[in-house]
Amino acid sequence: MTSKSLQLFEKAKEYIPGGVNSPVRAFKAVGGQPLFIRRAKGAWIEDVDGNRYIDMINSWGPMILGHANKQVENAVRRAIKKSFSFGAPTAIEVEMARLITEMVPSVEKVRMVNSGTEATMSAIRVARGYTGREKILKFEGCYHGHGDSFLISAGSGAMTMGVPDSPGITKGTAIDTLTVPYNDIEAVKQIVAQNKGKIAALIIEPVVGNMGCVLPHTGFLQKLREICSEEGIVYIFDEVMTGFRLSAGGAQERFGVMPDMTTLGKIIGGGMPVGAYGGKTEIMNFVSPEGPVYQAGTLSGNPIAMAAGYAMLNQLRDKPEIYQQLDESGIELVSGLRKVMIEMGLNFTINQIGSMYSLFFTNSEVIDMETAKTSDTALFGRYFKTMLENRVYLAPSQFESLFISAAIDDRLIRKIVKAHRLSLETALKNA
Ligand code: HOZ
Repeated sequence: MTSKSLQLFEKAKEYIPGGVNSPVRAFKAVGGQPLFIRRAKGAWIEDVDGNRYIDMINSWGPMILGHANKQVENAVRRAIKKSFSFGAPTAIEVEMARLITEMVPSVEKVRMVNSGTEATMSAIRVARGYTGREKILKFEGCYHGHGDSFLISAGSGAMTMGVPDSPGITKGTAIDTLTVPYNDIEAVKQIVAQNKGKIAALIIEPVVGNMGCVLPHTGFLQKLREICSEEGIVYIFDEVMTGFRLSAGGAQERFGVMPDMTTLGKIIGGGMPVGAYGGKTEIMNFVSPEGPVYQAGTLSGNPIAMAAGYAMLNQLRDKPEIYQQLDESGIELVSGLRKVMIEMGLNFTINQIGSMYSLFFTNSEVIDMETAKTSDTALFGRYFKTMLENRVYLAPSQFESLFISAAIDDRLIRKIVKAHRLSLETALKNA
């Protein structure tokens, strides 16, 4: 029963566009009505009607340790007693910056902001200021937040809603954003040659989370590194999803490829509204007041968000075994899901790395936006609904990665695989 969620959604639509504060949450791509959530703990999330689900969204990534982690909660409690915002420097933000530079291999200096969107918008401004160039190069289906420059061939909600190019973006902005297919190195070479000396930055999700989970081909990230170095292009890894998730040092550590700049998001706030961008000192020194590129914010480095993030990152740094556990859980879960689908004779592709994965209903490999779109999204919608009925909460879109938290143990993995079998049986029957 989800009657309270239904009532809230009806009321929400009167006051909030589409009844939600972020489009994917409206369940439009999968049908049905969104669940309104009242609390979550560990691996479980609970809606306002009291239904409990195993959470495979984990706030779109940050709940690596599961919901309401005790150490993060205690840190927030302590911080709250000292007021909520100062708009002035604090000791905790220095510690936080030091910790990020210690953990993320290519980051020498870092600036805190309030979201991943702010981080990517600021990073490209700095790259433009640093290079004196105007164009940016991004990959089709990659999502870097909702900054104007990025809503061209965008993934995530834009792809889910079928509007990868949003109205409201000026022609000038659109002209400055070049796009190529993910994993297509020849297309990158060609567009770079056609725009020689004009591209300030190449920005990429080193593992894509926003057209579903899509992995880079072997050597792809390194080849991009070489092109950027040769052409004087600032190489930016958007690690909003992969940072601190694929390893303590993110995708760059996992793949051993060093970008010039890195953007980070919700994970560094332990779920609180935080983002950050950082990189080589030489580039970051272009940021005001050290340099001429302006970027500011009263809530940047907010003491409560910093306290939460610091407690979260310290645990991730001090317990490397978490990553071993997450990797093992990823492999175990995905092999269970695969086994069921093979037994049922279904066409599918599952992409997985560490604790990120996506299931596509297609017989094609999924390596870019075009191949991601070959997935049977109607079947995904039915599968999503039946998984909910079987108490597993997936992202309400084919084009989002799923995330495994450290709170998911072997018993829960078996539960998810069982739900997967039952859900598929029903979803296929209802075709
Ligand atoms: N586009 C976001 C994840 N890729 C979804 C954000 C949300 O709805 O909270």
